[in-house]
Amino acid sequence: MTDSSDYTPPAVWSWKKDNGGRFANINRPTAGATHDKDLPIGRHPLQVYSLATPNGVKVTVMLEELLALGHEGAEYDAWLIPISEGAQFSSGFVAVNPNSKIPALLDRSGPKPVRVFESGAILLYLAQKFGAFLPSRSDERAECLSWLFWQMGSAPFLGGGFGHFYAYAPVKIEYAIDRYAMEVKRQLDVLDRRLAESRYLAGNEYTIADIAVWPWYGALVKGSLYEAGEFLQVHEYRQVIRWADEIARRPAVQRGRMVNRTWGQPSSQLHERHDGSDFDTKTQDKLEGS
Ligand SMILES: N[C@@H](CCC(=O)N[C@@H](CS)C(=O)NCC(=O)O)C(=O)O
Repeated sequence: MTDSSDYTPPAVWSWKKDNGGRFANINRPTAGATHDKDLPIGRHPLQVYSLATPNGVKVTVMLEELLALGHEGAEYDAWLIPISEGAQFSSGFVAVNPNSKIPALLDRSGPKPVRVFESGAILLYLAQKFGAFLPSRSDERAECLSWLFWQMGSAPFLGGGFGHFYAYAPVKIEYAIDRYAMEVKRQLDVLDRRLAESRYLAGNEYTIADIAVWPWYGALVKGSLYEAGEFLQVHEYRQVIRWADEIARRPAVQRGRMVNRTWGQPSSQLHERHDGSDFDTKTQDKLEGS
């Protein structure tokens, strides 16, 4: 690896397979399947293929929220996609998400299965399908969608920018860390100012905007992303902390974040979810103890 200061880009970029980055084993410059493998299909109308990263958690929290509201049609099977082993490059997964990233959803409730990829698109699809967590008044809906799309546009600077260079890159590059730390602090300030004027992002109602933003920025202000709490002085963003704490107390959020989780306390890990009772009987502490 060349030090950032003495690297001159060659005329033509070439792929260095082992660049020392944390995810070098799965990153590649081409799309498409690397191997033939079908995805499993369970008995419920909705099939989720995911992992409990911030992007994955958005979908399982949404589904648990819908079930908590009594929408039985939101019953789902959540299958684990271990991305560090390259499971997102199977032919079955690529058919559901040509972009090879979790989360992906297959809705089998109609005559023809519908695939949905990109977590923001999945949240919007589910909100429209069930008529929930999306305001019906057009001005409130506009505010909700603005914050939803804000998240989709902003989080790559947090994860792919700040998180990558602060925590995962094989070298610490001051310029890159500075650039993204400044942007992430600006984003936190945007949220803090918005949450000083309203309880939730879209107004008084909890919506898909909160469901999308919370797993990233809620985790960041609680110091649980990239161990960067002190570096970014996250305690300054008091309204974001107030909002994050309130959302964390929701039972559906507590369930949703456990689904497809393969790290942390064994009691917080439900590798696959096929039934509401799995939260009581199939977490890793129960499976390991049996
Ligand atoms: N914009 C996408 C991002 C999804 C994404 O980046 N997923 C990551 C995990 S959080 C992934 O599957 N990475 C695997 C890979 O890049 O090969 C979304 O919101 O759904």
